Amino acid sequence: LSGVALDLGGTKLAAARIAQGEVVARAQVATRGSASAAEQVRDMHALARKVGLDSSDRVGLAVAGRVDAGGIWRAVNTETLSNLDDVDLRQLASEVFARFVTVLNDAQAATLAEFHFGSGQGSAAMAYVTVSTGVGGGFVIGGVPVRSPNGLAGHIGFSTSRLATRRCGSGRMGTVESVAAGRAIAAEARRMGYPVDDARDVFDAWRAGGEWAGQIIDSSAAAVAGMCADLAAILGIDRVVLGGGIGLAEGYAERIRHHLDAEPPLFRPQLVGAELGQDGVLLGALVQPDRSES
Ligand code: ADP
Ligand code: BMX
Repeated sequence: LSGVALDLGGTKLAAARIAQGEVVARAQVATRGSASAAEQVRDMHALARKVGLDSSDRVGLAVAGRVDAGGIWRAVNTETLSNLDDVDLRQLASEVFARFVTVLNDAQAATLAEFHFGSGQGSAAMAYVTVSTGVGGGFVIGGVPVRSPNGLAGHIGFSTSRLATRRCGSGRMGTVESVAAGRAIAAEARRMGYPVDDARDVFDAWRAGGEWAGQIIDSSAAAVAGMCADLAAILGIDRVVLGGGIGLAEGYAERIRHHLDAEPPLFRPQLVGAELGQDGVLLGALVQPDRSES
């Protein structure tokens, strides 16, 4: 597994040079949420050059948003990436990088990487769940990654939670993302009158003993636990690999486990941390099968 990988999330854009499955150079900038697709790809290209992009490198992009079978890229939550204009990402990126570029959803990429090299190895029915700017995911059932022609399969953050009362940027009411995601955690803190920049500040307040912060984080974890139980019911998922800036934050998985314990055993998948951490998306961007899919 070698080449240059890009990970465009709702908060950060990361690039890595990967050699034989190891990250050997990396660079990161903040995501420009209101940039057009063409501007996003230009930002990715500029960052790729910072990790020494060479004309012989394979390049893989993993992006938030859905990428359909034809390579068209659209936001599902249009508050996170607000200006994507239904472009053919595969074609656009291949032009800008002057080579064939593979493209897929960020959570799908991490799903593949965790299944092949990380915490998903050997699982008969695994889900990857990222709790980050949004809530996303992917599945591998019987060794086969689950995909849909419209690129929406795996977008579990847009399933509903009994804890949620608001609409998220997908237009749906009461989604898991609207209560559990980083953006939702920060928004709830602001509504309660705490001037936070992002979810990280809420975690800091929780660790410093802020009960209000603990409540917000607990609602997030409870919504994710309910979603894990739903995945057990819908797809027979027996292992959930948890990633993302929030998913990997200290103490968060414990809160999910606490809520999962209230579910009947049949609906309690094993919950494990993503072994590849934040590198899963980058590694997965290069795992993607190949151009035969295009
Ligand atoms: P992206 O969504 O761009 O892929 P991340 O996976 O880092 O990026 O998720 C970003 C979200 O995670 C933000 O809401 C940020 O506040 C939060 N976050 C990042 N690191 C931490 C941390 N150590 N503790 C708590 N929250 C974190
Ligand atoms: C949202 C959705 C997914 C994405 C997931 C995690 C958009 C823009 N994003 O559910 O496509 O995989 O967030 O993304 O529609 P991240 O930004 O939190 O890493």
